[in-house]
Amino acid sequence: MPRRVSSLDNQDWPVGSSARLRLPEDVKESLKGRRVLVTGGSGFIGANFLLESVPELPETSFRNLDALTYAAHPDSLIPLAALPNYSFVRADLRERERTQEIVREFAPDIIFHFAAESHVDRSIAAPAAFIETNVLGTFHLLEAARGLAKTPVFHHVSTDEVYGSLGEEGYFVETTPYDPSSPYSASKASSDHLVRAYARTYGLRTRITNCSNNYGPYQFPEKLIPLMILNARDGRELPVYGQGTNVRDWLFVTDHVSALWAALSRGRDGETYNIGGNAEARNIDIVQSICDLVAQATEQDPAKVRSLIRFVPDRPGHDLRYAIDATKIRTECGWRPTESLKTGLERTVRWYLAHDAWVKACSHQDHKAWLEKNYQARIGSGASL
Ligand code: NAD
Ligand code: TDX
Repeated sequence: MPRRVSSLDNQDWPVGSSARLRLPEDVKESLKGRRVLVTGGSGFIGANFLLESVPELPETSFRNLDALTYAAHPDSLIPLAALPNYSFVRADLRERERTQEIVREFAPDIIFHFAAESHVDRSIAAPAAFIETNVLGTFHLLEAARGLAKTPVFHHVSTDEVYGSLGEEGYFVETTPYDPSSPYSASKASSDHLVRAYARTYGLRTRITNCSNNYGPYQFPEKLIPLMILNARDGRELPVYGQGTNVRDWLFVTDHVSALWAALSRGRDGETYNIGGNAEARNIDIVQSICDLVAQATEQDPAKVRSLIRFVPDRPGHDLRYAIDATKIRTECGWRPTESLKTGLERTVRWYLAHDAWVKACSHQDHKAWLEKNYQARIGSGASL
């Protein structure tokens, strides 16, 4: 893997606009003939990663390992089915031997590890799966990776939530102490520690990236932004936790994809890189913007759509604010985000309104049961799809 430290004045990332991933030529060259294992590629970020990367790198082989949990949406990847450099294997990382077998057979040069249980509210309601997949599953994958004759670069896709909550000032940097608040973030923190330990103890070549909140196409509609878009479209209540004053630092998902390639190809072994959009917003402001965008697109009265907002009992242990200082990935890897929160939200609203078949396929029994369980107590009615 080529390594070059670029300065702020020497930004080479991304190439072109955010509409499509375009990797620098030297990176494409270095990836020719390589084999890339992607775990969790049928989920939100993994699917965006594959949809952007597989066509961009026709001489690189990608294999998607995914258990296809409730959060997966295999149809998202239909455009890749005919491409010779893409393959899929259904497997559960909780199964150690099966994981080992697949890794040994594919013998990847690079592993992008996205697979995880990812929804904070579900982790509060039922934490066991989070420990099993995020901690044990990561352990199984690490063991499989270090068992290979030629050890791969292990890129662990993690979250800013491992750092806990910020007050009104300051930013998360790579050296911020870990202080997770939810079973989800604690399980991700544990997995980060394991990856770091494998780098130090076994010399595994690793990257850890801790990214802020993503949004964009293909996000399962249990997360804030797609849930609000669809409820606003359908005239259902919009449940905002607490007073809606919690702040998240939003990043359009394809900017995360380009950041992952930047950290992999320009970053250094054993290092951690924070990724963020420098786009902080309070939840209530996001929800109001969504109301206005949906109202405009569906020719509804904006005031009527906004009147659907309900302040509901807060999430336990709800982190007040996340905000990323992305200086390290910017200066070392030459990456910066390209989508603003305004244009990214517009694109996202348009995408959800135009992809009803995709949305309907998410409305399975597991999802309906979750909406019922999470929102019944909060607003007295299931905010169902
Ligand atoms: P997601 O829930 O949409 O998708 C997760 C995928 O992992 C699904 O396809 C699921 O089937 C698969 N999976 C779950 N358990 C598995 C198992 N035991 N074995 C194999 N596959 C399994 O998640 P996402 O939002 O795409 O997040 C991807 C990664 O990025 C996660 O590791 C998450 O912690 C991290 N992350 C997410 C965000 C965000 O805002 N969504 C931000 C920062 C980091
Ligand atoms: O109905 C809701 N009402 C509400 O006010 C939901 C679902 C969420 N919220 C709030 C809680 C958060 O402050 O909106 C904010 C965003 O919530 P989520 O979409 O659940 O995301 P978050 O908890 O911030 O975690 C997300 O970003 C970091 C991803 O789910 C994680 O996987 C990622 O690591």
